[in-house]
Amino acid sequence: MSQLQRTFSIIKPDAVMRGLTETIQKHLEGEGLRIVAQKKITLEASVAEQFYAEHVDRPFFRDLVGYMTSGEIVVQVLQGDDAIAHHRQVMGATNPEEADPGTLRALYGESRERNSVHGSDSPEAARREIEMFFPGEAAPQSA
Ligand code: IDP
Ligand code: MG
Repeated sequence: MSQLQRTFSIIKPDAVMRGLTETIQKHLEGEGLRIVAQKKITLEASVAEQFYAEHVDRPFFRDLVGYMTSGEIVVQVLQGDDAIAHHRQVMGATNPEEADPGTLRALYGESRERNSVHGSDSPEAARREIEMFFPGEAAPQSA
């Protein structure tokens, strides 16, 4: 049985900079992932560090924070059936070269780092990430 869920999505600086925001939003909506909240923002380094805290010890952490603060991003809440796993499928693998054809990262990603989109990877992550940017919006609402 499928479950109505919300998940958190970012259109990353490389994609916003190339004018891909609407194209990616249409792709998501076409997949049944409804955009129920969105805003365009620029991340402070401290917020990017908190958002990616699980990666603090990885060699790419500094570069990742630099990249994510390098330009505007669009943060959004998506709602749909099994939205968390479905959105990860629609995004494709982290490395665009390994992403399935037709996925957002295969279509638009430039590199393993500059891979155009973010999506929560678990219900716990979805809740934490939505609450960071859209307090009170984590619970799905029908109709
Ligand atoms: P995910 O976004 O597919 O969940 P994670 O492993 O959680 O992938 O990594 C978070 C983000 O960090 C990636 O989306 C990508 O932008 C960046 N990243 C991951 N691995 C590497 C790497 O090996 N080199 C550079 N950047 C990386
Ligand atoms: Mg991840």
